[in-house]
Amino acid sequence: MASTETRSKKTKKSAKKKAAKKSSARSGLRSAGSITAPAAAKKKTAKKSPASASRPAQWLTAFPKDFLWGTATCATQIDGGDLHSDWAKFSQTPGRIADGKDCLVACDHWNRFEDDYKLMKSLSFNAYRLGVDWSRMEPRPGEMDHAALNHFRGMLDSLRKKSIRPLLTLNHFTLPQWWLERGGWTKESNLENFLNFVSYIVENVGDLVSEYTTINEPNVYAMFSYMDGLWPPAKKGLSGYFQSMKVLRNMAIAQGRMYDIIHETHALKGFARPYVGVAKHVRIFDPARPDNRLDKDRAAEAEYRFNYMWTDSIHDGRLQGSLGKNEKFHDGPCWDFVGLNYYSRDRIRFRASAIAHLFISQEEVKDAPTNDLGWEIYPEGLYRLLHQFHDRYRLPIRITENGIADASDNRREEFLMAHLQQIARALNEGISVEGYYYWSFMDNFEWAEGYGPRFGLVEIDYETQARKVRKSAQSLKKMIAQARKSSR
Ligand code: GCO
Repeated sequence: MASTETRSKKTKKSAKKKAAKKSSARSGLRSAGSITAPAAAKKKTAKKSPASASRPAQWLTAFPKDFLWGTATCATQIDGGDLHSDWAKFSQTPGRIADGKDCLVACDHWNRFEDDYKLMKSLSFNAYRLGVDWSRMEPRPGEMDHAALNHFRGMLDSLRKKSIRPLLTLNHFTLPQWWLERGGWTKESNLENFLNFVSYIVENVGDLVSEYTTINEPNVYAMFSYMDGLWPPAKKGLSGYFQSMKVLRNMAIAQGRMYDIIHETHALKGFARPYVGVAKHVRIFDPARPDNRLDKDRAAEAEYRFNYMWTDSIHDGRLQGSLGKNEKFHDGPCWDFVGLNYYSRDRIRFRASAIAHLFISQEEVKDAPTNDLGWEIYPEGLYRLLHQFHDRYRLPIRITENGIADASDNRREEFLMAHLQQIARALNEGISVEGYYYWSFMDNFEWAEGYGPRFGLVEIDYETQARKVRKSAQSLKKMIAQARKSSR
């Protein structure tokens, strides 16, 4: 698995600096580099990209009429008001979050969803990936909060009335604190609790939702929570590494069970036929020194372990790589579509001292454009990954996340064009891409990074909770309109 070297952030205060250094390990996986793009990179950002070189109308014809134009969010990152999650506790622990702020209010979306969905509609989206937090639905073991469920049904109903198709995530990192204290994902015997929650949700909202991304980014969770000590329960070291493999193994087993629960429940209740996928964080891993044998070898290892080990397992219904000895846990594939969360590329270098990370480390980005967090902007990576996942699994694909932290909003439009253009390229080559969900609809709580990074199409003023549509959102709206007008 990729290493997580910290990078030095140019923050002013030393306390801030310390927290930032810790949380930056998150982007260590995503790419090392300073928070400000290096001069060379800045120059590159300003240069004409392939995206701006060709006319939108031309390449936008590649998108089919029924293409899903959406955005993505996550309950913990925007909702506020959930007091029983592991993140509620963790984010209130001093030193854990870069800006010292917790996730208890976030964007107050739980109370403002109607206005937020109106805004979403006004921007022309016809799809939305959202989450539901288990901790909110079952704050204490066996005690379901029916009022919260009804409220959530109201949210889905509001989307339905606006013809925005929901894609529901059942686990997006966050857990009930009580389940984490029982060992969370590390114990196979705990899965029963999680699967009860899944049944409960599917039975109670399956009339309003038929598309699911079961688990968000299993590898990212396993790494930050069990290898790097950055997210709850903040484990690390070699014992953390072994626990992280158990987490991944149990998540794969849970995937098999969830797949069946969702399909069976929908059939039994007479709900629409469901469509089940995962939201898998995928990255490009290139050798830092293209001709170095060790770098090439470690890049290939990182690619297999991070991009494919888990998805190969759920595709075959057998536990692969470090997850098991090919034991069968499901009859055939337990997903109907592939969901890809794509952000960046890592340049991999062999490092003898990186023992707990299998000698894998990342090179700092010096020669490429980056986002506000120092992650390399590499649109072509999306095209490469679409090909790789198509060739490997032959399933329809959705881009369940892709976005940029760009507080100035100077690079977002170009970022969108460049990535959409890579999707168009893949579509023209016959790859089935069904939808694109930009991360994120609005600015939000970026886990250990706090509220600093600004990924939103809609800007949030956290003091007043005022929403402001960014210029790039209007540009995307125009692209969507053009695509719809010109599509086949
Ligand atoms: C993830 C998530 C989101 C992040 C987004 C930007 O990738 O970790 O699904 O929760 O906020 O990716 O980092």
